[in-house]
Amino acid sequence: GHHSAVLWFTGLSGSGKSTIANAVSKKLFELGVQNYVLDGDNIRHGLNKDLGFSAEDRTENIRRIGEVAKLFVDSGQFVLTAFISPFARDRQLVRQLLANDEFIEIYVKCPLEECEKRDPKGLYKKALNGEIREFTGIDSPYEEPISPELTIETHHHSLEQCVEQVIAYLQHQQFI
Ligand code: GGZ
Repeated sequence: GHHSAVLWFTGLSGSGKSTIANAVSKKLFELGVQNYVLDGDNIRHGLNKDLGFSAEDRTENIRRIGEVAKLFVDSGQFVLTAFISPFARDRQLVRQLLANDEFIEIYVKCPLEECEKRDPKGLYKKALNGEIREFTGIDSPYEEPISPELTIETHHHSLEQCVEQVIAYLQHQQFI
């Protein structure tokens, strides 16, 4: 048997959170580990569709996601979350909802300039033009994690290497 946990990916838009979370999820399934990914597609379009991107709404977004993540852990499943979660205090509150080692904070670190260059949805361009307001990294803050369990530098590593870093951590900590 194994001990379930939350893999909490945090980082800028375009840093690679969803890509890594989905690839780790697939790998965990191959290893026979039940898990589920929470991301903008299944949360911001559903449970949290009443929320926008003001500081207040982001805090409420993260609070609800934390509560849902806790339910998954209670049910014995791993949950992987892929949200910017820009505020250190909000991440800390989620950590406190969970037992000691059940919150694994993973900083998906990538320079802002690189995220702007990737700009997969053209959102940075819009934010820089002023078409979108309160965009993280442009005119809304991102508070870097101070002591995350893991830091993944997507600018320097392949997707495969990023996934391996997470899996190795889980094995080393004897989660799987
Ligand atoms: C940041 C925004 C914004 C603003 C829309 N700021 O790259 P994406 O598109 O797919 O991911 C971003 C996503 C961020 O939602 P989160 O729920 O992760 O944010 S938070 O944790 O801060 O609540 C981006 C898109 O939504 N998006 N407007 N103003 N990202």
